[in-house]
Amino acid sequence: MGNKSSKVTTSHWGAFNVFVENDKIINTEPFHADPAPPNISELVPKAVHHSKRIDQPYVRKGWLEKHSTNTRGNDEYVPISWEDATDLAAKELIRIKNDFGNETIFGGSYGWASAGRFHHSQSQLHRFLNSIGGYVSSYASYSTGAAQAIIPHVLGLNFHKITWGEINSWSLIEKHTDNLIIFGGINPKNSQVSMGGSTEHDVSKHFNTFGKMGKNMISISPQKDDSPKDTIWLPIMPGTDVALMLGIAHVLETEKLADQLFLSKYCSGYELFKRYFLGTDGHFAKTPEWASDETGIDASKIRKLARNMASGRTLISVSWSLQRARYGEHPFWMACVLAAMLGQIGLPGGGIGFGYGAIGNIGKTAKRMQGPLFEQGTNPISDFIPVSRIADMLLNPGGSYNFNGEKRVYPDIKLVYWCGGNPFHHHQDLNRLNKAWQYPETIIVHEPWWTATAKRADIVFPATTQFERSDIGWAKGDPYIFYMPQMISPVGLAKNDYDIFSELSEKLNCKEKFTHNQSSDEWIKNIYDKFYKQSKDQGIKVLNFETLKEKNFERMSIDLNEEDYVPFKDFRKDPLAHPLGTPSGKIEIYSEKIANFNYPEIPGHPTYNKPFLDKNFPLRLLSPQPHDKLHSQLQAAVEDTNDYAVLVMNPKDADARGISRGDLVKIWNSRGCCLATLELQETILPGVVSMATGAWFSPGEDGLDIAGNPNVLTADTGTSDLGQGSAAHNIEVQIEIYNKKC
Ligand SMILES: Nc1nc2c(c(=O)[nH]1)N[C@H]1C(S)=C(S)[C@@H](COP(=O)(O)OP(=O)(O)OC[C@H]3O[C@@H](n4cnc5c(=O)[nH]c(N)nc54)[C@H](O)[C@@H]3O)O[C@H]1N2
Ligand SMILES: Nc1nc2c(c(=O)[nH]1)N[C@H]1C(S)=C(S)[C@@H](COP(=O)(O)OP(=O)(O)OC[C@H]3O[C@@H](n4cnc5c(=O)[nH]c(N)nc54)[C@H](O)[C@@H]3O)O[C@H]1N2
Ligand SMILES: [Mo]
Repeated sequence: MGNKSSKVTTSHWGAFNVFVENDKIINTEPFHADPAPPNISELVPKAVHHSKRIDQPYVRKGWLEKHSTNTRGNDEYVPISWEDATDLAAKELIRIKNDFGNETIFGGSYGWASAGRFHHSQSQLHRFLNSIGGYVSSYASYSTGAAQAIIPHVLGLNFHKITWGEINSWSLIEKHTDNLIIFGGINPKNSQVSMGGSTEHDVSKHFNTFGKMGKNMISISPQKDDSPKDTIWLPIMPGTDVALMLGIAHVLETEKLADQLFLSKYCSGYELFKRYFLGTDGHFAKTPEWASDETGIDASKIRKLARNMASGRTLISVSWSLQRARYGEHPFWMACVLAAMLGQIGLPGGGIGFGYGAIGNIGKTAKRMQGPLFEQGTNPISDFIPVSRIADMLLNPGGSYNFNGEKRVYPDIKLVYWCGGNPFHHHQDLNRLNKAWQYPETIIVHEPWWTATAKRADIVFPATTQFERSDIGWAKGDPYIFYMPQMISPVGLAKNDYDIFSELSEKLNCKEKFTHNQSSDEWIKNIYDKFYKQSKDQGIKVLNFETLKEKNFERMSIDLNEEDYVPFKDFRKDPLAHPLGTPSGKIEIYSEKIANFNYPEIPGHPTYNKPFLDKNFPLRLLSPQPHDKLHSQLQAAVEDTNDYAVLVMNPKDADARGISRGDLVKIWNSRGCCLATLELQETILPGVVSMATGAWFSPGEDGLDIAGNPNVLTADTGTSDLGQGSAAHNIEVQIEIYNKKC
């Protein structure tokens, strides 16, 4: 590598300049065209060269000597050569495959890993496992598990199609929307991040414009800073949004503000549902007064909000966080019902939108295009689990469970392979996962750093970071394409995931199948050439590979303006000619299909399920995404400066407990306890506390997690039998000053 250089790369948090001296990353600087560059890149130089990088392959001592599985997380690691490590892993894969079959290998491997279309860890693992006969996979994401299950029943479309297609763009909102009613915020800190990167971070810019235009923007959230400053904050207790929405529905119906024509022409089941919220089905009426008791919002404000929503063009925006909680299907379903009652679905700037601000690029007006793609091959094993049921699966082999109308059985997993994710950061109830983790015979992990997951593997392969290899960077909805040059040599003895799998595939006699006899550079060029041709066929001009390589990046001409896409326009124009993919072809306010599943928590229509409350743990814990990093990535550098995680609390709750800003506090419930430094803010509702995700789970002997990962407290329940999504938000906890006891 040269002596001093600077090049641009991209990442899940966007593009930035990287400065290298003597084969070391010494500095990063914002990308010139990014109006709001995230600070996350500043962590890169320290993290990449950190002593917590895994310097070479390792094997866990207990596994090597006795094949013991119950000392994971509490064992020594033996350094071994690449040759021996790949030998061990290959032999183990062959043994498990021969003795038990590929249906006992779990390769779901959920996780964000790094940007880059070829060195996408999860795809690499999947292609490799497909080459050896397949694996048990995982379905959906931690981000939107409940949404992915409920939305197709209600709107008849795959949730991703809605997110990336049937959604009003920022420019449509600017031109047409009067009322932007925001549940769970539209958070500029969350929109820093997008799968593959958002290059021009412009959410705040749009809000500045909306604010100047005097749009009515209401953010309904337990935290004020979930939305830009031009929004009006309407604080709500977490988990009670459906009660508020039902209260609004009650006003719309009783004050004759609901669009009955829309409800009868485009929707099915409103009459049945109406009986529920009006109370004519023998239950009580869901009046604003009732909703007020549940949500903490005055009944008069609820009435005002309902009338307000019925006047002018109204867009209901719902953040993904609302469905990442127990019964998370209901707020998404109920938000669709409210939008249907307002009758503006299919009109520009009206209706419903999910995930604005949850990640960047949602709402951007870019021409839809297919990105450069690394083919994973086909998986001969059809078995899967809903992604966040991992601990249930490991704890209950052969056990049955419900999922979206199916009765399924958990496989008996013997080998877990993880590449590019950190379950000991992302999963709920980590102490339970720790127990479940003792069941498989073998666990193999690729990771650049000694994360909590790497520290619980039997064979640990050191992976390069994105700076130690070249790649192509592209993200859905983003107008940029990057050649991501290799910046530095691999750190220590790290190798690229592709090279690790290539070596393993040789030992498993499937090298040709996995590699197609191509080096990573050849793969990258071929993937790009295909993309080049595809784009050309679509009328999109992109640079050829050699020129892109030389120029480092290009802004493609894929912006759309006047022909902006209006979601559900065709359906609105002619619902018979363009029916939705639901059984009725209409928006399903009542779903016969769901009713027939007979799940008590999800009857045939949205209902309010009171959040679980426990008087011993009176505070509600939110665990949102961190503002200063991506999940648990680059955490090695964060730990150098911050000893503890941060917990945000309202001063009233702190006074009641005699604790003050800067105190080291213990947060606990029946599942676990952890530490954090106390931060006091008026911008959080009393009774609610917030602690970002991202710490590297580090339990001491007494079980106290010093690092402060909120997932020692969260519940591993699944959202419901319908979606079985992650239910991370809104958890009961108690807090006191830390006195050295867990
Ligand atoms: N309590 C709570 N928990 C949550 C959430 C919440 O809201 N609350 N949110 C959930 C959500 S939405 C998500 S998406 C998940 C995120 O959870 P994850 O996606 O698992 O989190 P990351 O920290 O991004 O993990 C990626 C890992 O890949 C490693 N990595 C990076 N590049 C490479 C590479 O090239 N090769 C290999 N082998 N490894 C690499 C990183 O070092 C890191 O350890 O967390 C979930 N957990
Ligand atoms: N900087 C940064 N940005 C990120 C990520 C990151 O790691 N770092 N991760 C990305 C990923 S993978 C994802 S999936 C998205 C997640 O995007 P979201 O799911 O939208 O975000 P969260 O941060 O989980 O929660 C946002 C806010 O929702 C509010 N909230 C929680 N529960 C409720 C409720 O019951 N009702 C209401 N009204 N509000 C509630 C909380 O106050 C919380 O701050 O973020 C992405 N963006
Ligand atoms: Mo996510």
